[in-house]
Amino acid sequence: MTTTRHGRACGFTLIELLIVISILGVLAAVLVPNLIGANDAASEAATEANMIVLENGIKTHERKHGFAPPDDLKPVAADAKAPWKPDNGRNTGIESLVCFLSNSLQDGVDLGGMANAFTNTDADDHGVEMPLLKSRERREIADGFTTPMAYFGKFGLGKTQTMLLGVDGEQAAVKAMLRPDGKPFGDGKWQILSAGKDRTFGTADDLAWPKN
Ligand SMILES: [Ca+2]
Ligand SMILES: [Ca+2]
Ligand SMILES: [Ca+2]
Repeated sequence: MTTTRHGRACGFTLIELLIVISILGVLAAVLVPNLIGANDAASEAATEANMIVLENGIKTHERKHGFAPPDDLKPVAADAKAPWKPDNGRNTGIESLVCFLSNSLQDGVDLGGMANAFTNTDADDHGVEMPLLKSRERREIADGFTTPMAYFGKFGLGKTQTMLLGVDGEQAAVKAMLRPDGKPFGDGKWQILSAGKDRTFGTADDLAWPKN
């Protein structure tokens, strides 16, 4: 009896300690991937939320102007001149979407609620201030994984765009994502595309909007 009490007073034996350590190891092996998975799901949900805000913006623009924003930063009427600079050829689609939604105080769509998703990986500017953004920066909108999303307008759904994936990241040639029938998602309208959790365009985890 005395020996037992004495043994307990010393705390854990080596065997008990090893058992505890191995249980913690098993718990970590089970929980850590689950936590990472939950993070990815939250980032995908954030991506879709941004896409829905942009879709509503595109629809508002269509109602007010009769067309969805183009993806080339060029004015729509043949004789109209854009008040902003031509682009550097990178991130142009999504920049064009942000520009057309933000260039009018009266008819624009305020994207201020997405401020935490603004990026400018190619560090360019319009040369004039975008009234609704109060900035000259030629911004992109990032997905939930912080990669700028791509936007393809009606006439650009078959074209390749060049994207700069991060501030000092690699450059990628990006095409609209295709449905099983070989037509692009958003066929005849427009498409917003996220590179997904692997931050690489053209892989299976990419997310396209609309979903049909
Ligand atoms: Ca650009
Ligand atoms: Ca930019
Ligand atoms: Ca991907």
